Amino acid sequence: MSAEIDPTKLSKNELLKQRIPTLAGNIAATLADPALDKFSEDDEQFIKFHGIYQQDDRDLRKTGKKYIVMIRGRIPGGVMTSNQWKVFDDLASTHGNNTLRITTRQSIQFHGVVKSGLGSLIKKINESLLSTLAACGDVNRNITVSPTPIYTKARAEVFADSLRVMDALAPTTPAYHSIWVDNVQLNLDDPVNTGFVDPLYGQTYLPRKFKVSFVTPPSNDMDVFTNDLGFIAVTEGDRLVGYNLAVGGGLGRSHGNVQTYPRLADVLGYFPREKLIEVAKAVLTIHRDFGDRTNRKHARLKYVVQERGVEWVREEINRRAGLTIAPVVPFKFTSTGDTYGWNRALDGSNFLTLFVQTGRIKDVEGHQMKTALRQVAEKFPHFEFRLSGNQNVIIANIPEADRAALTALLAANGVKTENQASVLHAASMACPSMPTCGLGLAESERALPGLINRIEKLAVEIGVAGEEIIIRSTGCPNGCARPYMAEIGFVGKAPGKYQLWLGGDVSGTRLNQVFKETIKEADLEIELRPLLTRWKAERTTGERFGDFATRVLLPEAIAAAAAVAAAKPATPPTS
Ligand code: SRM
Ligand code: SF4
Repeated sequence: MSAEIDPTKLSKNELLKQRIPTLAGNIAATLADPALDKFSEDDEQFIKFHGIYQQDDRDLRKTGKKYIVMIRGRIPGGVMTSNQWKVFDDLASTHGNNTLRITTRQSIQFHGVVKSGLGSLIKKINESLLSTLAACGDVNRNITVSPTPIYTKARAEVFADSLRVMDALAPTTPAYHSIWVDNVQLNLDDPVNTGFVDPLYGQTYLPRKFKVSFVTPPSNDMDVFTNDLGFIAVTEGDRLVGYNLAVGGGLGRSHGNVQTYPRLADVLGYFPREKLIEVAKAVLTIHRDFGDRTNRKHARLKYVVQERGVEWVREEINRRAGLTIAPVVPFKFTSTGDTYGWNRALDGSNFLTLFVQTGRIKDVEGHQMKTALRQVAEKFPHFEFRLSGNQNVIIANIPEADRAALTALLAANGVKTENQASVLHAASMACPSMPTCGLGLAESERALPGLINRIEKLAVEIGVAGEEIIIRSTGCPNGCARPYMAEIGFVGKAPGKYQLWLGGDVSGTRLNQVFKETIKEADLEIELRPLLTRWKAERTTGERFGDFATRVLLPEAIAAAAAVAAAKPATPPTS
């Protein structure tokens, strides 16, 4: 059973997928033509499935458009060997803008790559045994799972399950290999293309992106409720027995369009581990069959869940997966952040979590993060690099004997292992926005560190210095750095202007709300001083800013807005 669709109403992307179900587009032909500096409009959509976005450097727009591409890796569980790190580091230097961008979904993005370097970059990623296929596009994306090395057996099992689901939900198009490994343009009239049907996705894939995450309570380090599909591990003793199933999360919205909104996933109940793949496929195919293929702003699974209702979704999953979802097994989350510094894994090895400001690995005067990590990968081939969903990096598999040498190497490059950042910086995230993201309305990655420095000064003035507040910013309402889960969220509206969202919680279980439609960056202190001052004066013992905002500031703001609306004279009826 699937939703009836009027074919005349299908979105343009649906028609493209119908026409070229292998997703080959004319990508290989364009790559082979040195006269072309960019992909066609249609191919812009196809390259996404291959992990690539066509962009232009927005800093250079006034002097002429320079086309570049962003490439996102498919890095299962965010785990890389030292050798893979070296490959990525080399490629960032030789083909990109000499930075590596750790993403909020445990991947790495290259920015600033020009078309002529794209083919060799992706070939080298594949030679390193990683990929870019399905890092973007209307398919299941990089599945996120706790990046910390295994410190319980259950977590090892959860990690293994995440890889199984990633495999089970991977698209099977032959075009990826053909373009990026063999450099061959598929003949689009050939039945290899026209007759291609992916066993899971069919010919038209999903109506929109699909995101999956695994977490093990009490840590919600992957913000599980913001995913289309979330698996919350249920353990007995130190073994994994099954999962609480969360369905229908997503954050994307558009300014001024109330039909779009952030939504947290509903927890439907428990199912045993043996049914994992069936459940994952059931949820994905519900999106495939019922997602809105006429309007991409309304196409995520969250709208299916919201509009058809949780009971309908539960029944559909039960039927498709051949099970009966049991009542929720109680669980509790206590944090979403990473634990910085040194820790120990189950096998006795050490791991070290390093703070990466806004996820950007680069060299700056006095803080040579990129060089440091490169040297680590060269000197310690047995180490692992693990990317966190909070845009940080974990160096893992560190024998006790290597600890001192590693610490010295990092210190020589200005990278600390203890007290790496102030509490506010350490708990912050920002999306890239300018100059690469075509959708950015305001600065984000380049602005947030400065905004936090100013908030820190304010915190000293008010007497709340050293208190953690989760602060996230994005350059537009799409929500890439999950600002709607933050205690303070800055959501870009226009250059130098942000919507102010308040009220997320420390465990990632509550959406925040708009507190003020627009604030000017220049007025940051004027806007935040009264709020932080009231928090200091009126908070209950230990109450966090997000909880205070939810208890006091937001209800007051909502009541004030309602009073203003009620005081307005009613619009006279038009005759
Ligand atoms: Fe995102 C689009 C960057 C995580 C919601 N996202 C984009 C694009 C590709 C812009 C575009 O379509 O042209 C951005 C590329 C900017 C650049 O220059 O690099 C972009 N998104 C990112 C990353 C790099 C942000 C980061 O700070 O790390 C993250 C890459 C994750 C990855 O490795 O796969 C990233 N994006 C997210 C998240 C957070 C998450 O998944 O945990 C969200 C909110 C959750 C969700 O999906 O609802 C998110 N990105 C979006 C949306 C809104 C989707 C929607 O349902 O409306 C868009 C716009 C779109 O798809 O049309 C978008
Ligand atoms: Fe771009 Fe908006 Fe995502 Fe930021 S939130 S990366 S501006 S799409």
